[in-house]
Amino acid sequence: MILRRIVARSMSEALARVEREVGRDALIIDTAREGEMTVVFARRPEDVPPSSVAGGIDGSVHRVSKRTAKDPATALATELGAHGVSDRVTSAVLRAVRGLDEGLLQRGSRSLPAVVRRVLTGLVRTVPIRGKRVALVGPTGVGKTTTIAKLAARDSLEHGLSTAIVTTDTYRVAAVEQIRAFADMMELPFRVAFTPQDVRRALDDFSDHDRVWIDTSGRNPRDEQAIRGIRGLFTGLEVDVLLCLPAAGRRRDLERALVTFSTFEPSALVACKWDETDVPGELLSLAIERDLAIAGHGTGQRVPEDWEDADARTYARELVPEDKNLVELPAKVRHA
Ligand SMILES: Nc1nc2c(ncn2[C@@H]2O[C@H](COP(=O)(O)OP(=O)(O)OP(=O)(O)O)[C@@H](O)[C@H]2O)c(=O)[nH]1
Ligand SMILES: [Mg+2]
Repeated sequence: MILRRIVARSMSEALARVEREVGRDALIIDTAREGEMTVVFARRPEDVPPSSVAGGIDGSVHRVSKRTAKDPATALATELGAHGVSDRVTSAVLRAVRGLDEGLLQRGSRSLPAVVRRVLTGLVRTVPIRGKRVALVGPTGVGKTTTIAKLAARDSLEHGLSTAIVTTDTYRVAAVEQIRAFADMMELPFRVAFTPQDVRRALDDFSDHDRVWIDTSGRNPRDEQAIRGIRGLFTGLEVDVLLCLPAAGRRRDLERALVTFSTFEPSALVACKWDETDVPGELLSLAIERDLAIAGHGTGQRVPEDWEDADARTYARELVPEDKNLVELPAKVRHA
């Protein structure tokens, strides 16, 4: 078998190179990360002789005497599509499944959903929240302030970190009061910053704190000027930025938000209002295609309970639920 190892800066670059260098029908055998780089192993389909008896990923061997009534590849693509997964990611998944087990999509197997989840788990990149000064940015009303309340509470109560909060959201009068009330309740130091100088001063004053959370005002992703204004508040400061996007977001709107908020060079995404949708696949697909890491997701309105750190297996399960039977097994499947 001739296996090509392709190292690229992102999954999308790797997939484009697989198509270009190995061929449009290339099979992805495995994906891995090496530091900042994405590694994809791929081969031509003809480089392995097709076998009529294929070993299942679960270790069992199936001899299929009749073709499946429902084509498992179509069923899988339909299932992923129903959860908002893009065509690009779906075809990467199909290739990867074929690469792992040539016959799986033809003969069908109960192990197929598990294999697909495993592939998806490898495609989604997750990161822990690390920064000392972390700002949340994003469109209006996605849940930035609530997320800061959840995470600041968790830092302080669960992790025992000295935590402070700065808000730069002076755009809406009620916004300051919303987060001030929370900071007071938690007895966390709190500062309102109107100008870049205010932000710098607040961060200097809180420099001995383990973490400072910085809230920003939500802006329409179409309003590039307003977003540049928020960006200006952090000029020259070392701030880790998390971009909050709605888990239920539509591809076009999410893409636009990614473009306008890219000026902040966010280190990761936060998937907000995860609990409000069955179709988080558009956001997850975009994250996979652009090689953006996910830091976590909001699971409801309760502070601080409704937060989960990013977990690729959770995301994969959301796209292909555990109880999902993707195949109608043929009438006669003999287990050898
Ligand atoms: N269902 C659900 N609702 C959430 C979640 N996070 C926040 N919300 C709700 O979303 C609404 C807006 O939340 P905020 O935290 O004020 O959103 P924001 O992004 O700070 O809004 P702006 O500052 O106005 O841009 C509130 O009603 C929150 O309770 C979540 O994870 N799930
Ligand atoms: Mg807010």
